Amino acid sequence: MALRLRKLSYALGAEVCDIDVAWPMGERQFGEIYKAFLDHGILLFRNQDVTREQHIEFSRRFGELDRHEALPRDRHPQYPELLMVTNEPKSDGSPSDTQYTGRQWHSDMSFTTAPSLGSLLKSYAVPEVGGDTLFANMTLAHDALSEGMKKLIANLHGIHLSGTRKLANDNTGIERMAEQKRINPPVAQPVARVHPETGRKALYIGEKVKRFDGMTEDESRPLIDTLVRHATRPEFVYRHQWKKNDILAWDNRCVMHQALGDFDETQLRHMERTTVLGAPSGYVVGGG
Ligand SMILES: O=C(O)CCC(=O)C(=O)O
Repeated sequence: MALRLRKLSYALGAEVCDIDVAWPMGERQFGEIYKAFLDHGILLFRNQDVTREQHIEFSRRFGELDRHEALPRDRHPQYPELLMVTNEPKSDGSPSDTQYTGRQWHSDMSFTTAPSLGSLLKSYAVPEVGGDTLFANMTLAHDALSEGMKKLIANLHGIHLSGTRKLANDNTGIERMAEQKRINPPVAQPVARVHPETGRKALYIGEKVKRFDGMTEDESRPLIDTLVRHATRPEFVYRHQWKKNDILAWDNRCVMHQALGDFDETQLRHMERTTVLGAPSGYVVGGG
């Protein structure tokens, strides 16, 4: 039976309807799903009341999974393939290390030399309202640049840092950020990156980019801000409103995202993510 898709927005995304990702799936059916993933940048699977093993198993169809050595604190203690994004306090009552994960525009693992192909985030608990995630289509954003700007950025490399932005109300992330910095030296990535499968150029920028290689922070900042502002214009963006048991798969090579934190923090928001390893890209930069 042909895949039934429903577009999620003008910019990107499609829902795959009438599917249970835990159900055995032949090569042909998964081939159609993977084609839709490349075509739409994001795929939504609703009502997936699946086990952790089934989430991992389905994710493996997309490629080899990251065991999150770059983010050791954030992994599930029994399942290194699962990255936690939760505000549930730890068993000793202290705040979760991952309650503010993703609160800035980014593409997963861009701060490593094996940036992710894609991620599959499953929602276990969502607040009554809000807790949405924004996604931006970086291929559309690149295509919409002027020829002059495309030329200007064609050979630039952005230096990506790990760690989350310090939030005004975040007193929990300092040690974690220091650890991440120690494990992950800054990595330079092309600003205009060719998607290895579609061959299309996409902007590869975000709020983890500190400066361009060969330029100072002061020189780089205006152009970084211009590119992020351009890429996140409403016409390039989809806003996902989570329901329990959603699995959202996105292509990190042409989509960036941000968790909004627009919810009552006394309510539980619990998500778990698998991360599919991507092709090698970029190079380590001494000194940041
Ligand atoms: O929690 C979210 O909505 C997104 C989390 C995130 O940014 C990530 O997993 O990279």
